[in-house]
Amino acid sequence: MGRLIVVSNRAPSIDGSSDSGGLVVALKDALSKDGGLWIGGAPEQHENPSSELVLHHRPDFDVALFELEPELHDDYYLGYSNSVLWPAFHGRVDLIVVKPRYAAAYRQVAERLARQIAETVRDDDLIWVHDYQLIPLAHYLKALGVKCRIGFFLHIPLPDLQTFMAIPDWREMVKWLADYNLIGFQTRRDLANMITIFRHGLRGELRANGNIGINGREVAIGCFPISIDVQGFRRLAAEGAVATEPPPLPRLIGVDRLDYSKGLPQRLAGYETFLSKYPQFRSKVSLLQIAPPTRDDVDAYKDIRSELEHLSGKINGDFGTIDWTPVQYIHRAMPRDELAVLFRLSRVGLVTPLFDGMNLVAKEYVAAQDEADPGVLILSQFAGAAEEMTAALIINPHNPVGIAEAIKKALDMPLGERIERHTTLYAHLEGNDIARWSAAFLKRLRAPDDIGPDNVAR
Ligand code: ADQ
Repeated sequence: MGRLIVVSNRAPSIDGSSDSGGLVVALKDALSKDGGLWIGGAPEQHENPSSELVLHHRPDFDVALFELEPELHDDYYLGYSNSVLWPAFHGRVDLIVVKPRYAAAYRQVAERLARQIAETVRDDDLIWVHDYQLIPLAHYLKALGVKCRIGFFLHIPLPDLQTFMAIPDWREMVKWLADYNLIGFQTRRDLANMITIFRHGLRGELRANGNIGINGREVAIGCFPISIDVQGFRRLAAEGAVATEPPPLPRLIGVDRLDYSKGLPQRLAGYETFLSKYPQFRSKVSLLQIAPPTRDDVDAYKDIRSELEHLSGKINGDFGTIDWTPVQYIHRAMPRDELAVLFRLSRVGLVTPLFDGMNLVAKEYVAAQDEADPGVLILSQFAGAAEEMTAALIINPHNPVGIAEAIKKALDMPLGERIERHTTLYAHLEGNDIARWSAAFLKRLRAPDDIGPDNVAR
């Protein structure tokens, strides 16, 4: 069997120092088996980038970095990826910023990367491309005569057809997607949108085996909900909590990248409604919101940051007392072990995105709980995670009263019901962890094109 080659916008560290969590944990085993290679963007830009991949050997697998000039990187990453595709895919077409040089950079990066990959790839290798930054890669690889099977996984949601059509080059985007052998999504919702977009954009036909027929060939599509290292995260939380004082008041916790898709203002509005409607809880709970800024060179991210500072300041000003601060707001990333303990020692986990591919925080919060005295997860109906985590309190983030009622219900919930909900959520997570996710995707990618998803045992 050939090698597994993973391609993503950002490469893992070349010394393994920041492997904890996420994709690296998911793919390490598969990569170390067959002399695997991870190709990803270099952490820094270069005025005179190398025209070849820069190879590093780790003990477990090789990492090859692709280097970009700073302007090209900004137009491709901050520009097309995060000012066109991210807002469009998250249903925020009002935030799309269209500039011709962004689209050109997006193609140029994929084309250049394809050339560099084509130099090293062999026909029996398996290529797994990750996420919206690199959608055209299979198209350019195939144009260069690369014959191996190429799979793609979309980590973010796929919007409905009308929203997708707001992308100026949407028809090309559909063609680029159709060049993969397998396209994986987080949810059935995304899968259904893909079928509609293929039908409309390329006259694709849904086959009886679940694949899409386009111009005489089949594109496999499937739903592969991503997960976490459930037991590892649980252990981290349980071990760390032993030496940690519980908070003085029952705590609500929110942990997110500071992003307009995460529903942070809506969360604060829900908390404010809760404090207004149920004054008996004032001075009796606190909300800890951890949200490190990301992509802060993009205007929409500056706006969300100041909006949140304003809202949390307002709640603290309106409700706070000398002894009580209703909202504690921290703008920093936290080490994973500290985060795990904070989750475990919080009575309520608040996950309220307006649209989210999956949302791993929801899964981490559940995995971190003490099964004898678990906290309650409040989860947006628009997070991909809501398809699986139906035993959470599911809310509509656009309705502050609904969030307020869910907070009240969570805080009042008897131990028996908390345990029951937690047991259901945890059992599902344990049977569907990150190792299972990557194994299922790779198994499907290795299977012949004409085998439908129902014939590939998960
Ligand atoms: P993200 O949008 O980044 O991921 P999410 O799935 O919630 O969203 O993952 C965030 C990760 O970052 C979690 O592991 C979380 O613990 C960590 N994190 C967040 N804030 C942190 C902080 N302050 N300090 C430390 N760590 C922090 C994209 C998609 C998601 C999809 C994932 C994986 O947008 O929908 O679930 O990819 O496919």
